[in-house]
Amino acid sequence: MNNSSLSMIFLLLAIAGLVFGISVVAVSRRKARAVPKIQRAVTEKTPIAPVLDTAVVDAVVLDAAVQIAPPLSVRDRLAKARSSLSGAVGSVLGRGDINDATWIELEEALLRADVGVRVAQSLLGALQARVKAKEITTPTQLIDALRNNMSSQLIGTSRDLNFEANIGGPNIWLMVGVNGAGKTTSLGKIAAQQIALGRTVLMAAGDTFRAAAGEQLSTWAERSGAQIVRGAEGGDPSSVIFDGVQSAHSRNIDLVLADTAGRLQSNTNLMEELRKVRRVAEKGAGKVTEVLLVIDATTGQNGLQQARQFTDATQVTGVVLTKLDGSAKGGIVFAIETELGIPVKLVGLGETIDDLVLFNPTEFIDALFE
Ligand SMILES: Nc1nc2c(ncn2[C@@H]2O[C@H](COP(=O)(O)OP(=O)(O)OP(=O)(O)O)[C@@H](O)[C@H]2O)c(=O)[nH]1
Ligand SMILES: [Mg+2]
Repeated sequence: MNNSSLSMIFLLLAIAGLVFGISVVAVSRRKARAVPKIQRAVTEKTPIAPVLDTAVVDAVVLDAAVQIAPPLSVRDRLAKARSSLSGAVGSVLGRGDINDATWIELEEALLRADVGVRVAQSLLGALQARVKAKEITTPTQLIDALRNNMSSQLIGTSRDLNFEANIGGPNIWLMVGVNGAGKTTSLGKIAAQQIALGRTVLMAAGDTFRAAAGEQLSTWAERSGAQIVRGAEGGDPSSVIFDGVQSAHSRNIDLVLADTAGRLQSNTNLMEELRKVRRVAEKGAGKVTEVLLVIDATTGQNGLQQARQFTDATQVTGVVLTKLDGSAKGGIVFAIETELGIPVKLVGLGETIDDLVLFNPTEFIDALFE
């Protein structure tokens, strides 16, 4: 091998080494560039964790919201009743002055709310006189005056449930009303409330007309923790209630809640039967301190006719107005109080045990107008 061949080999080796060196550098550069890419990819993906966490948190918050959502307010549950009045109020307020259309609109709204023709006329008559005398000149003053007049018809009436202490026997509260009005349900709810107040309660299943009535009452007795006395189906309602009072007296129970039927066999007069129930209930040691007439708000003015019959027969002391949650006829409260002269003491706003509340006129009027 001569010198020139040797230098050729060295040259080739040097070129090969150079090419190898360049490719190693290129590869490692590419690798070096690739690393931040992967890291970026990872960094780009990292927000997924917080996103997932937020979703979990959202789910937890939602779940908690479902669980601890406050019960619907009285105002919410009176949404239907409010719908009959609030539209007209808005439209009256929207006008620049008080004119014929104002009166027509208000009258229609009051009748739709079922306050009854007499109450509507007396409310509007008084307002018309004040407008004529220029005491009221703007729609806002007119609506304020209507609201005040409606409030003053309800405020000031005593709505306490009568309970007398030291009468030598149990207080007796009778539930009366047409079938389906909500007597048994309301009785169950009242039992729960009275027991929560610390009173002992016995239910007397005076509705012997319907086979299922006693069962329904037993379920409420279990739910509320009350005692119960039941009679045979088709038996004499008065004697079941009498037995209930005796039993309560012997066990020192404070309060007998007596259920009655809303209808009887066609050959029996319900009002006669209820008169007898009331008479017989007081034959023992107890005293009837409340007769609660249960009226279904959705029946409106029709319910009023039936109410009169019950009032005549049993000396009703208070009204339980049920199903106000599903009725646009909230105005019936005014008709009941002015036409029958009986205070609405409790209102039913749903089917569960807590859905019977003491009637609060201020809250009621606020709900109707706002
Ligand atoms: N939405 C709503 N439903 C109610 C209310 N009160 C009662 N109800 C329902 O009205 C229905 C009739 O109620 P009951 O208590 O059985 O009526 P009742 O007057 O005892 O009927 P009879 O025993 O047949 O005379 C039931 O489905 C109750 O759940 C209320 O305030 N709101
Ligand atoms: Mg019943």
